[in-house]
Amino acid sequence: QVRRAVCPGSFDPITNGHLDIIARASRLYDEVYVAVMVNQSKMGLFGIEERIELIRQVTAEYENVVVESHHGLLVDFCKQRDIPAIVKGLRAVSDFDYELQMAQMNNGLSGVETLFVPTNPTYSFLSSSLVKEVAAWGGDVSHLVPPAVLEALDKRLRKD
Ligand code: COD
Repeated sequence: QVRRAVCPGSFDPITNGHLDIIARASRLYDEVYVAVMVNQSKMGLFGIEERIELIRQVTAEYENVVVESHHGLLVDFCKQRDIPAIVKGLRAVSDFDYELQMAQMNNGLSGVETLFVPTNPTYSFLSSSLVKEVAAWGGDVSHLVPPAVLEALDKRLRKD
């Protein structure tokens, strides 16, 4: 039986912290889906298609990683693809409350399990929103995101 898992998120944009979790999940499972979840109430810096394209580029070396978007509940994404496990990175205690709520809700809705991977300490302070804020003010984020993302941020924040 094929062992599948999903790494869900907004990925606006993908950071080295996300990438670390995806890479580690790809070593543990046969197939890893990266699900870009569409949140209508949150206008992103990047469109859904742009986020998918960036994730595809930076995960190209992982042959068992598939990138898709989903509009709706994560548990439905899982059901449609027969995915029994959600893999999430845990940064700090501050993540824990909300992640636990979501894990319990998702398990109650469909029986899907959530597995937490402790963040690489190098990225424990890292989030997409901080990357956007620092980059918007001209700060150097080159050690926090893959080169393709750095380029996309430069273009978006300087030219648009
Ligand atoms: N290090 C390690 N992991 C990280 C880091 C880092 N520096 N940064 C982020 N992560 C991991 C975390 O596991 C995080 O959960 C995930 O990456 C995604 O991060 P973001 O910021 O891109 O995405 P979020 O937190 O906005 O994602 C929330 C979801 C989209 C997963 C959630 O809202 C969801 O499932 N929505 C779909 C609708 C739904 O089913 N709702 C009911 C939920 S109970």
